[in-house]
Amino acid sequence: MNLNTSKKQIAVLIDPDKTDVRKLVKTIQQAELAKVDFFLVGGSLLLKNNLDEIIGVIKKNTRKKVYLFPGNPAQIAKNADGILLLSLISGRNAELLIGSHVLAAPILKQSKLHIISTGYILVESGTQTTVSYISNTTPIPANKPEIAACTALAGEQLGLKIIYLEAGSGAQNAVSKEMIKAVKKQISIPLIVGGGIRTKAQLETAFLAGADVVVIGTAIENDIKFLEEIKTIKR
Ligand code: 1GP
Repeated sequence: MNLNTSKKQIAVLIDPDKTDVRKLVKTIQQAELAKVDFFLVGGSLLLKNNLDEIIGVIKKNTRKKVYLFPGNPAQIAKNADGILLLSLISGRNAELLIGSHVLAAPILKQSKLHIISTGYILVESGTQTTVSYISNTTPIPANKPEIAACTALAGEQLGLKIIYLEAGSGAQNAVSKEMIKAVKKQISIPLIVGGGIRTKAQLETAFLAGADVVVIGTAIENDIKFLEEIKTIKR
């Protein structure tokens, strides 16, 4: 991920639990053709204990960067390029604001991972998402863009380097353009938007509203052809 560019970036999220290696190689090849910018790897659970292997396959098949997007502190792999060190600033669960980070800190210090401190903001998106259940936090109401904007601003004032506005993987509703605009207006650090984006139009809307990076996971897992559509995206 390039934090010092105004170019709009697209990231593909690879959830190790939902990925088999043969399918992954194809996804990487298509992602290359679609000019995707980087990969995120992670998920709420890790049933298959295959994090290192999945990252290894990505690194072998592309020169694009791979960042960890950890659902929990167990998801640290030294063969990635970097890590989104997530602080769940929309929630009030101390473990996910600072506790897990204390446990991960010495492991991260010994690694060569590029650490990107990230303000992670969960937004209500229709039905309860896995991330909201697992994190035991209440997402910000979808119709309260001002709460999301103040949360993001507080994150920037605390020194976080990027904000990730998240509807949750497979979300029924993506984050609204009104909320993206409100957040973007308040902050000067890069804004990542993800969760429930499954059409080219939604992706373009997110970019137009102010997202610097859009993350796509489920839409590609469901149909690899979505990467074809992305090729012609305006950004
Ligand atoms: C989830 O924002 C990412 O953390 C991507 O969501 O799987 O819905 O694309 P999707």
